[in-house]
Amino acid sequence: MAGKPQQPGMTGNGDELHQLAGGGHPPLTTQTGVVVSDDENSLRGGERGPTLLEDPVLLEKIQHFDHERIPERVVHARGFGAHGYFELTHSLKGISRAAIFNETGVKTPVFVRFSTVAGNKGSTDLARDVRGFAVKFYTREGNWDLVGNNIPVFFIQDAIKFPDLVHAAKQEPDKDFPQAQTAHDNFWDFASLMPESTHMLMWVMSDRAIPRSFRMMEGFGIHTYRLVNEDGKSTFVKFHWRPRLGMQSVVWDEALKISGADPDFHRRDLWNAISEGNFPEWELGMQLFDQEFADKFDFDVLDATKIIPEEILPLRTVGRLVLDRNVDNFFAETEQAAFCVRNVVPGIDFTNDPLLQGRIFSYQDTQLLRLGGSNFQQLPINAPKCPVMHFQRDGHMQMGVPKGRVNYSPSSLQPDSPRQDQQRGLTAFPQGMEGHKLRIRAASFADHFSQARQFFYSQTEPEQNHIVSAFIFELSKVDHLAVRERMVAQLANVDPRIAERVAAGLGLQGSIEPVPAAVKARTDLPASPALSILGKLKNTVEGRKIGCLVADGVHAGLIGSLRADVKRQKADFAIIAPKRGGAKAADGTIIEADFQLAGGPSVLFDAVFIAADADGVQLLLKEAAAVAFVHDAFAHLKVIGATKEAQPLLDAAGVMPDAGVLVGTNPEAFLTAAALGRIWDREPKVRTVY
Ligand code: HDD
Repeated sequence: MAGKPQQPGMTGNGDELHQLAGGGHPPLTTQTGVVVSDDENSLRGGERGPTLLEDPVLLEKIQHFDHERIPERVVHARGFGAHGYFELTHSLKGISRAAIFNETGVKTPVFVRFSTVAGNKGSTDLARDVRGFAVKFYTREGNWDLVGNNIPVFFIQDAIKFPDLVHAAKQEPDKDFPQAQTAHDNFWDFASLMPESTHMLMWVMSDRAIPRSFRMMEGFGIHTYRLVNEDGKSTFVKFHWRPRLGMQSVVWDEALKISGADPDFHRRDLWNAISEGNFPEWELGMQLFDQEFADKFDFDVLDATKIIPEEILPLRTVGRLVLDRNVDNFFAETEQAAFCVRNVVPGIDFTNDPLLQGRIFSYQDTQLLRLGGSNFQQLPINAPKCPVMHFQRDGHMQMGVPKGRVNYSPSSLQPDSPRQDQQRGLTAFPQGMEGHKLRIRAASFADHFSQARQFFYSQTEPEQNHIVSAFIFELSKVDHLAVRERMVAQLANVDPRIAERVAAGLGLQGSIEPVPAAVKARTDLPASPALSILGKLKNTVEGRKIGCLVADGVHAGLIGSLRADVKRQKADFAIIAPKRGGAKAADGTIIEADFQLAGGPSVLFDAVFIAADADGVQLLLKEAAAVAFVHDAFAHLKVIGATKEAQPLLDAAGVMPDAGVLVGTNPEAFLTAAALGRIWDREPKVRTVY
C-alpha cells in the first residue's frame, strides 16, 4: 500500500524513485528468493510508529551487512588480483614431471594477487614496501601456488622470526600507527638488531619498493625449490618473473604525493590496462642448478636472504604469464583467494630452507581463521579446475553434496570410490637426513653483509643515492637516537662509506663503530648489473601515462595530434583542466577533461605537456595547483613539453632548462624524449645528495 509522499520525487514505497533511475530491471529478492516489495521503508506500526522486529526483509538485510567483513590478511592485507593464463613456451621434459612444465602451448588458467605487506586493507598502494606477487596456477594436476614477492630475498632466515618481523613492521601496538610504513622506531629497533635483515633492507630502501606499476615489477619465488622428473631426479630451481614492459619505479617524493592524490594508483593502473586490452605480461625464467653447483656456490642456497647472481647462473626462459581478465567481484575473488605455499603438484617440491618450511604450515592456518573453516578450497576462486575426489567430509559451509555411502578408505562397497595412485600421485623427494635434533642456525648462513654490499654497488649512481636517501628518510622518523646510531653502525658492516653518507644525512655526530659482525663483508664480489632497475628500463612510452595541462584558448589541433601519437605508442593520455567540463579551444570546440586540476597533479603521469596559449597561461598562473603541477614534474625529473606561450608558467614553477624541458616542441619530439624516462642529471639540482 503506497503511503503519502515523504520527500520530493519519492512516494511511500519508492516506486517513483526507481522509475527515475530507469525501468526494465529484474525483481529484487531476499536471500531465500522471495521478491521484495519495498526496499526503501522498514515495516512500521503506524505511519510514524515503531519499526517492527518481525520485518524479515529488514532483519536479513542488516544482519547480512553486519557480517560482511572477514578478517583481513595478517600481512599482505592490501592487494589486487586479476585472472589470466600461463603458457609454457619451452618444455622442461626430463627436468620436471609436472604437466604444466611439459606441455608447450597449453594455457593454464591463473589467478594473480599483488599486494603490499605492512599496510592494512585500506592503506595506500605507494607505501615503501615489498610487493607480494602470488600466483595460483589451476593446473590439470591440481593447484600450484607460487607465493612470491617483487624482491628476491627476505628479511629473515628462519620462520620462527616472522611474527617478530611483522609485529615490528606494522603499526606500533599502543598507538596503532604509523600505518603502512616501516619509518618508525619499532621497525628499526628490530632491524638494527637483526643483521640477517641487512641485505633485504638494501632492497627495500631501493626504488624496487616503490614500483611505478605492478606491470613494471619483477617477481621471485625467493626460496630454492626442487623440480623432480619421472625418474625421481631432482634439480634445484629459483623462479623469476620478468615484466614485458621492463622495470620502472617512481621517486620517493612522488610516492608520498601519489599516496594522497590516488591511494589506488596501482590497482587503478592494472584494472585500466586490462580493461583496455593492454594485457600485462611477464616471462617466467628459472635458475636451474644441481647439488654440485650448490656445494660450490659462495652462499647457502637454502638461505632466503641470498640470491644467485644471474651473471653466475643465467635464467632459462620457460613461459609467459598474461593477465587478461579483471575480477567480477573483488570480495568473492581477490579477498577470498587463499594462497597456500604447501600447494604444490607432482614434479615440484620443497627444500629444507627453514623459512620455506615454516610457510608450508602458516598459510593454510591463516586461511582457516580468515575464511572461517576447512572448506575454503571449495570457493570458486580457490577450487581446482581438475577432478577433486576425497573422503574429507562435512565442516562449516560444505558446498558440495558428496554422493554414496563410502567416506573412508580402504573400502570395497562402492566401485567408483577414489583410490591412491602411486604413479601419478604427489611424492616427496627422498632427501637423506642426518644429524641431531637442535635449535641452531647453520654456519653457512652467517654472512649477512657481502651480498648487501654487492647489491648496493651493482646499482647506478642515482639508484645508490636513492638507497642512501631512503635510509635517511626512514631513520629520520626514529625518535630513539640509540636506534639510529645502531642502524648506521650495522650499515658500517656493509660498507663504511654507505654508513658515512647516511650519518651525514641524519646529522649524526661522532665516529661510527661497526657492530661486531660474525662474518665481515667481502669486497671481491663482482657487481651484478641485473640488479639495477635502470638497466631494465625500456625506452618506450608504452604502458606509461602522459598528462596534458590545458586552459581556455588551447590549440585543438595540437591536442588532437598529441593524443593520436600517444595512443599510437600504446601509452595513456589524460587532459587536466581547471574545470572537469574541459577547456574551450581557440576554435570554439570543447576539449573534455579527464581530471580537474586539483585532482590531477603531475605525480599521476610519467611525462607532462603544458598546452596553453598566451591567455590560457595567465589563467593557469593564478592557480597554485598549476604551478605545483609543473614544479613537481620538474622536481620528479620528468620530461616536460610545452608550447612557447607556456614559458611564464615554467618560470613561475622554477623550471631550469635541460634535455628534458622541451619548449615549443612537437608531439613527436616530446614523446621521443619521454620514452627515455627520467632526466637523472637534473637530480642534484633539485635535492641534496649525501
Ligand atoms: Fe607470507 C601472505 C609472500 C614469508 C606467512 N605472504 C603472503 C602473501 C604473499 C607472501 C605474497 C599474500 C598472498 C595473497 O596475495 O593472498 N611471505 C611471502 C614471501 C615470503 C613470506 C615471498 C618469504 C620468502 N609468510 C612468510 C613467512 C610466514 C608467512 C616466513 C610465516 C611463517 N604470509 C604468511 C601468512 C599470510 C601470508 C600469515 C597472510 C595472509 C595469508 O598468508 O594468506 O600466512
